[in-house]
Amino acid sequence: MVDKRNLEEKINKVLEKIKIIDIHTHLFPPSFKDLFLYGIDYLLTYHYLIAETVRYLPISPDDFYNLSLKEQAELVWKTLFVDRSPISESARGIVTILTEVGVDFEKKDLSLIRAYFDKIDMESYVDLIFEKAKIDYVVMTNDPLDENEMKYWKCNIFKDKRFRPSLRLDRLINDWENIREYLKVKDYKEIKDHLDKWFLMIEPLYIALSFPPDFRYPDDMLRSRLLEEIMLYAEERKVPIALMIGAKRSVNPSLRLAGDSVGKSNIESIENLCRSFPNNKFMVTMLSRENQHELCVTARKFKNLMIFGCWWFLNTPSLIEEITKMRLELLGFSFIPQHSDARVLEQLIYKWKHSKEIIKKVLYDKYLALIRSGWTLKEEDIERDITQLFRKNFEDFIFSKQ
Ligand code: RAT
Ligand code: ZN
Repeated sequence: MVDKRNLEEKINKVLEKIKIIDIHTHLFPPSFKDLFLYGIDYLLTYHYLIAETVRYLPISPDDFYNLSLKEQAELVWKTLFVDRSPISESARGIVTILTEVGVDFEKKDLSLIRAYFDKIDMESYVDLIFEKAKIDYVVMTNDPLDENEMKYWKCNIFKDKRFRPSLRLDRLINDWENIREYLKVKDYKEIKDHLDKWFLMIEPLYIALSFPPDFRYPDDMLRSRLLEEIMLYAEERKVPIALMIGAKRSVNPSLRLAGDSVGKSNIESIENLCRSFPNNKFMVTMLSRENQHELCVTARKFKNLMIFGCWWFLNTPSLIEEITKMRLELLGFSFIPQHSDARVLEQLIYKWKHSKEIIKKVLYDKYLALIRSGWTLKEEDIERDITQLFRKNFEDFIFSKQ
């Protein structure tokens, strides 16, 4: 039996051993050569850290990006780790990674850190990082309209169960006029053949789209007509659609990937989708803090809605705590608490370590309150509940024949 004295230890034990399914990342397997990112220079030039670095420096984003990868990394290191304490969430992430992989950074000497990454054994490295982060498999973000990525799919070398595909269709929706020409189709109704081709090649677990805060459904925009086509297709294929809503792209274009921002979106549009398309399954994450409560309430109304993750600017300890608490209070265990959004392999370590630290605390408070209310809790109950959060909800949802 679990009581106040051993509760923390029991939760720790389960969280330590659970094999996580990371349902949204931007990672690729080693066989995707230049797309497979790992090591300190890519870690330091993560766009989250670039945004923070250029704030401190008398350098324009353009001048920053004109530097080589190594020079950019050196500047980030000096600015955030030598001249200041790495206090932000993404900067602390680097510290967590270096500690976990066992690199000595006491001297703050980047060349010594680089020396560690130069020596790694590539054969076993992905397994090592997955083991440290306790990952079973990650879901990639696969863009069929990215020619560089597609060259790897076309040569059909992909057989790596640690990396599962998802079909990301942002470009199709956001850049329709150009894509239409590229695909040589006259009308949006003709995209079905392309969807089929991509689906058969990539075999995605789900189809994903991100939308700006002004996303509305229904409306008379072409974007909605394309979404309807995609929903029909997803229903036929019985795969969920992941909607990632609230990313305001390029508010500062000169910052490139680091120039995107956030805006509050519209919950009625999600209600309309879930109600009007009961045969579709929607995985939804919203980027603004302001949308989190209404999103939770909406999930109570629609079982074809699975909410997931504390996305991007919400992936900070204070917001994970607030959001996870609220989700448990309103939805029990019927949500997916987190995804990593990792772009560089080793980020899996810090993203999950930091998130689990907070989720552990929240679960502890909730279980303790439950025990105090008179409930008898067993270790297997904790294991079952946590498995549901970190694995089962996702697999049940994607494989359900709803
Ligand atoms: O978190 C990020 O790295 C963002 O740049 C985006 O990639 C976002 O997660 C997305 O999937 O659009
Ligand atoms: Zn992402």
